[in-house]
Amino acid sequence: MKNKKHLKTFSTGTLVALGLSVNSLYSLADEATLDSKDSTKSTPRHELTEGMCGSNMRMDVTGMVMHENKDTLPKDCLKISENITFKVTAGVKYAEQYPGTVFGFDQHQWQVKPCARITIELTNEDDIRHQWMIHSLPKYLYPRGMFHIEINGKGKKTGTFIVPSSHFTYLVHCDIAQHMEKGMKAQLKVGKGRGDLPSIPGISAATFADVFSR
Ligand SMILES: [Cu+2]
Repeated sequence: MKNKKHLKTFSTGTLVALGLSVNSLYSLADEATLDSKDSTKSTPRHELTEGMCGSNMRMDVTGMVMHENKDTLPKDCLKISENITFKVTAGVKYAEQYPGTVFGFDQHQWQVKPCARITIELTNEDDIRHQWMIHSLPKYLYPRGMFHIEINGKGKKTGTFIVPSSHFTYLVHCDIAQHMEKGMKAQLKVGKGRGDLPSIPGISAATFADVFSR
């Protein structure tokens, strides 16, 4: 009888301990999953809400704004030098003037001061998906060095980011398959820039030009 009671107590204790262990395992796995998804590690769990996906992303059925930064200065900037807004339009009609292209932006170059806060008001005039995507931003502020706006068909979305102090020419493009190769390639020059990128419609020659024989 004594032994049986002891055995029963032991069993209950073991079950509780096992339960706790399993719970903590799930909890650890949960944290690990969140950490791996959230490369910035700057979004506390309680701030993860529908539509953000843990990576500073505003998303709905019409598109998304990813890695927006309105307030955090790059390390090398003491203050915002200027607040500048660009209205950008994307659509196939902007390709008409550039032979060999299919897609385009209404402008393919923008100029700002170092440490500028830039707001892009992107309008998509087509019934297909387009993006305004910029690369090579500081990775400690922008995961994968990228900020981007995407619109699924006709519509408008707005996003803001801040550039560092370096004089640099940033690649801007639409990352949908073949859209950059067929005209949706542009550049953002900060300060004096660093030359022109190749194959920017209306600005620079293609690295490998197509030949259209008659
Ligand atoms: Cu596109």
